[in-house]
Order: sequence, then structure tokens, then C-alpha cells
Amino acid sequence: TSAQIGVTGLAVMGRNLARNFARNGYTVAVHNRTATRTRELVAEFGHEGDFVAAETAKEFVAALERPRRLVIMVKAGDPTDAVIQEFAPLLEPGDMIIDGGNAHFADTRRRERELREQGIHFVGTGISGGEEGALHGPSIMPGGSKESYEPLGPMLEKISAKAQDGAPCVTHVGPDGAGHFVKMVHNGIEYADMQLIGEAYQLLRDVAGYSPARIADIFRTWNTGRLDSYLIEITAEVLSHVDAATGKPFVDVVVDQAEQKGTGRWTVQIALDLGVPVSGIAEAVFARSLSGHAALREASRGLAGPKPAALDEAEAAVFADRVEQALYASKIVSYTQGFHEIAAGSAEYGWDIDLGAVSAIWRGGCIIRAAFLDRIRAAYDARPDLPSLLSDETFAREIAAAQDDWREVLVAATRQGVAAPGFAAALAYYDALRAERLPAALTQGQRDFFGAHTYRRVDRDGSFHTLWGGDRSEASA
Ligand code: NBP
Repeated sequence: TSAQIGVTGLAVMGRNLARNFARNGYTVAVHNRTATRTRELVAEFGHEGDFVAAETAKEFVAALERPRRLVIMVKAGDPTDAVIQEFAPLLEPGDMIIDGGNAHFADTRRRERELREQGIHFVGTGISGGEEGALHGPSIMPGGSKESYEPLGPMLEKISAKAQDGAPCVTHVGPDGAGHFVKMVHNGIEYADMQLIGEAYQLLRDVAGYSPARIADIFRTWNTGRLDSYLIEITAEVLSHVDAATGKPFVDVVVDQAEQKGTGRWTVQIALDLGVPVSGIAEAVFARSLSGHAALREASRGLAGPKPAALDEAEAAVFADRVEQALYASKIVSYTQGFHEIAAGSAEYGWDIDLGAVSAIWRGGCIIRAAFLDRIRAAYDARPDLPSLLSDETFAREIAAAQDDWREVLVAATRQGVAAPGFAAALAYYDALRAERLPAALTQGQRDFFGAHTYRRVDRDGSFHTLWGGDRSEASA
């Protein structure tokens, strides 16, 4: 038998992806460095579809029909290069290697370039949705050549998540590293969403004085409105869970130090390189990092500050509604920043990414899936050259309506001494963008003073320098 697709790397992600292809009627060749994993997969799930178990790389490649479609699901980094080096010599022009791991897009660009010389398509593909997504339908973000999408796209469409309107959550994002870049920003946005939800929770707990169970109910209510999303839904589940051992709310027995695997950090690092202000995503990454500094936190516990005092019942209810407004407005800002980064990456690398299509494929399968993404798609459909999501009329109107509450929430957070860096960064971004004048003018003056870095004037073209150490006359630079 010849297989239409092959998967090598059969840990949780690869195994589930292979099963997903098989359950959708494809014959799937399976291979893993350690062959016991391959045998286990076939023994346990062989009844789900047609698998061809391959012990060696040669057998694996021989089992694939041409053009060969070979999916790699191994640990990102050196293991990916090792696998490519093992398989590439066995492939022929027109074949394709699909890397579904969480590769850095710069690595994907390099691999694509190297394999292109051999006539092999390298399709760096972002896959979101964790192990459940891999099995039941992930959101899939393939990069690589347009040509490679023809024989590959229909298969990905089949195994992908479907949005509520039935559209498959996959699109050819753009050439070379575009898919992994978009997956990276997806994860950055995911960090920001989680941070904002965390701040909303903490404020409801400390300022409104609500219990985790009560906050879970609030999140359930929010999930029926414009915040309807997977992350809000699971937040309610986590908050209402009670620890069996102690009878306490689960959230109170978990160590409050958040971990990270790195894609959120990459989003910020690349944003710095591209000069894109993704302050909300950056605060989310920093907040996780701060939480992990146990000794520093311990040493700081005695620092002065207000102790939050809970509001009375009526005030608390008003406050809870305000928090919903603050959360929604901040969410608009973090998506605005994330899409700005995608647009900047697209311009820098010549990817020509369709931002509306990206928001459409995030509607299902992935962690940030949400009703909200339909609105983003509508915004880009209405105006593909939208300079910023904040320029969309609907979003602008919603933020206008939310802003008084957003500000009040931050006033309360500040007065009561509850850190809300995500909400604050989002509002600062909003206010800075709409400001008539920014203190950047002063910054330019300082730079010219100490370093003769020159400045531009509002009333004349050209660059200028003031002779600060002399008579302070102005010279054209
Ligand atoms: P892991 O990231 O834990 O990788 C384990 C797999 O890599 C095993 O099949 C292992 O083979 C193989 N491998 C390693 Br490690 N080094 C190798 C080498 N030098 N040569 C050949 N194979 C090698 O698996 P995972 O959690 O299933 O994730 C797979 C990819 O998917 C990763 O890039 C991950 O970032 C990405 N991803 C994961 C998730 C998620 O929710 N877990 C979501 C989205 C994307 P062995 O069995 O012989 O040790």
C-alpha cells in the first residue's frame, strides 16, 4: 500500500495528528526514532484507519506516494534539523516536508531556502490546539510555497477544525516562514488574553471581594456575550474546581508561578526587532516572569501599599460590569498590537499575509478561538488596508463606550494596590495613539542636546541641530 501522508515523531502531537489523518480516510505512514512508539500506535489505534508502520527512514519514505508529503512532529530546534538531514537525501524534487513543530520562523526560513535548492518544498506549519486539537481538528497555519499548498491544502482542510460557519481553519498563510510567524504571534496573543483574564479575576477577587466560585459564574455569564471564547469558558471551569484533598478552591492550592515555553517571548523579541509596540503581550510575558521570581517576591512582601478592601454588594456588582468593559477594551488593544506585528512581519519579509484570513482560521481549533475573531475578520474584509484594528468603526465605537469603565477599573486597581499591568498597558497604548502631542518631542530635544542626534521641525522640512553648548542658535543638519 502507498500512503498519502507520513508522520514522523509520534509523541502526543504526532500520534494524534496521524490518527486524525487516518480517521479522515487517509492512509498514513508512521515512523518514530524509537520504534516502540510506532508499534504502540498501531497496536493501540490501528483499528481507527489505515496505518503503514515503518521502522526505518528508508521504509518510511518508500511507503509514501508521490509527491511525498512527510510531516515532522518532533521537538523544535536541533531535533528538527536532525530529522531533515536524515530524510532529505531520500526525497526527490517535488516532495515536501511539513514541519508541524513550534519552530522559530527564522529557522523555517533557513530550512526552506536550503531545501528549495534540492527542489524539496519545506512547509513550516503552525499547528494550534494542543493534543486535543491535533486529534479532533486543529487550527493550521502552513507557510511554504504556494505550489506546495495545492497537493497539501485539501488534506489539511479535511483534518482541520471547522469554524461555526463550516469553513476549515486553515489557509496558505504565505511563503517560507509566514506560517510559523503567525503561529508565534497567535501564542503571544494567547499570553495577553490569559494575562487580561487573570487581572480581571484578581480584581474581582480583591476589589469586589468575590469567591472563585462566584467569579466562575461571572465568567460563565461573560461567555454568553461578546467575550464568548474558549479561554473564558475554561477559566470558569478552573475557577469552579474544588481541590479534592483540601476542599479549597483549586486556584488557591496551585503555586502562583506561571511557566512558559518561549513562543510568547519570541513574539516580543521579534516585535522589538521590527519596532512594533506590543506592550500588552510584553506585559503578559513579564508578568509570568515576575511571578516566577519567588525570592524577590518574598523579599518585597513587606513593602508599603494599600491592602485591598472589598466593596459592598451593590458597588461590587457595578465594579464587575466595569471589569467586563476593561477586559473587552484591553482585548481589542492586544489583538490590535498582535495584528500590527503580523502586518509588520509580512511587510518585512514580503509575505503578503491576508490578515482577515488569519483571523478566520483562528475561529476554531486553537486556544484563542472566540466569537471576537469573526468581528476582526469582518473589519479586515470591509477594509483590507485597515491601518489598525482601532481604526475599525465598530471597535472604535466599542472602546469609546467602554473607556469610562476601563479608566475607573484602573483607578480602583491603583488605589487599592492591585497590579493590572495588562489593562494599564492597553489603556496607555490607546491614550498614546490618540494623543495630539507626545513627549517624544522632548525626547528628541534631549537626544539632540547630549548627542547632537538632530530633530525634525513641525513647520519646516529637513533635520536640525541646536548649538546647545554655544549660543543656542539652530543649524540645518
Ligand atoms: P516533543 O516536543 O516532546 O518531541 C518528542 C518527539 O521528538 C519524539 O517523537 C522524539 O522521538 C522526537 N525526537 C527528539 Br526529542 N529528538 C529527535 C531526534 N534527534 N531525531 C528524531 N526524533 C527526535 O513532542 P510533542 O509534545 O508531541 O510536540 C511535537 C512538536 O509539536 C513540538 O515542536 C512542539 O513544540 C509542537 N507543538 C506541541 C503542542 C503541544 O500542545 N504539546 C502544540 C502545538 C505544537 P523519540 O520518541 O525517539 O524520543
